[in-house]
Amino acid sequence: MKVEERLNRIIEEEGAIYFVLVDPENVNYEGLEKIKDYSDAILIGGSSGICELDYVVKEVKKITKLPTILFPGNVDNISKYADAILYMSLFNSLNPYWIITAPALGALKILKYNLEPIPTAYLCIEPAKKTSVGFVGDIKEIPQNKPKITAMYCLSAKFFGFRWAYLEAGSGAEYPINNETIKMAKKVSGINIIVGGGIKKPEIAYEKVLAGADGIVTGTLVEKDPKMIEKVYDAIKKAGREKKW
Ligand code: 1GP
Repeated sequence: MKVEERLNRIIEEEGAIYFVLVDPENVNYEGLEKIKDYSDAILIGGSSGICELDYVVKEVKKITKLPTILFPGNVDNISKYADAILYMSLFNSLNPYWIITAPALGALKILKYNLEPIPTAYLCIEPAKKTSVGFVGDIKEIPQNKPKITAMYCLSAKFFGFRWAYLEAGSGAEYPINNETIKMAKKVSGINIIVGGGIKKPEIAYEKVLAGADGIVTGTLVEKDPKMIEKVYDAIKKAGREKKW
């Protein structure tokens, strides 16, 4: 089964997906042991790309059979050992490089490596500007008190044929994306909505799923407090059973 098909099935049967993000620069391999039973897929990537990506993907694959999905920070963040790749356009960048040049430069390599591309509109929302992705991605930050702007970008993504939008507050963000933004993005676009950045507690993950998130990403948590992974997983699945979408 294709990775995207598998993810869609999880959304259908369990209401929401839990993605654990592994930043190849800061891998907590002991913490990763937990992910075997308490996540649905592993995202691998980061903004700066200084790492032995192939090595990290192979190590993750030794630990788990869950799908490995690249979350590339740039064109050199592509490994043939992964199963799939979030094929992303940073929709609200001011720099065309991140909107289309980087995705185009990576396309032939993705084809050659037979990686499954998952078409994803990547949107950097307040407070992302204060995090690495905001700096690297030259973003035109979307304010959280204007949920309609995020919804508009998600609808545009849908019209372009994207099946996923990733609402990013930035790794280690001071606060996550608010529920109103998630709710309107899902309602207006109907595409799969991934939410990440600054999610540090199970109850926060829970409310984001109830608001309409189809997928939750946590990265910093697995590095700093891997014991929480199980609790976040349970909260996501509980909300997934309860949500009305
Ligand atoms: C970053 O959305 C991810 O790209 C995860 O963020 O590290 O804050 O969990 P955190």
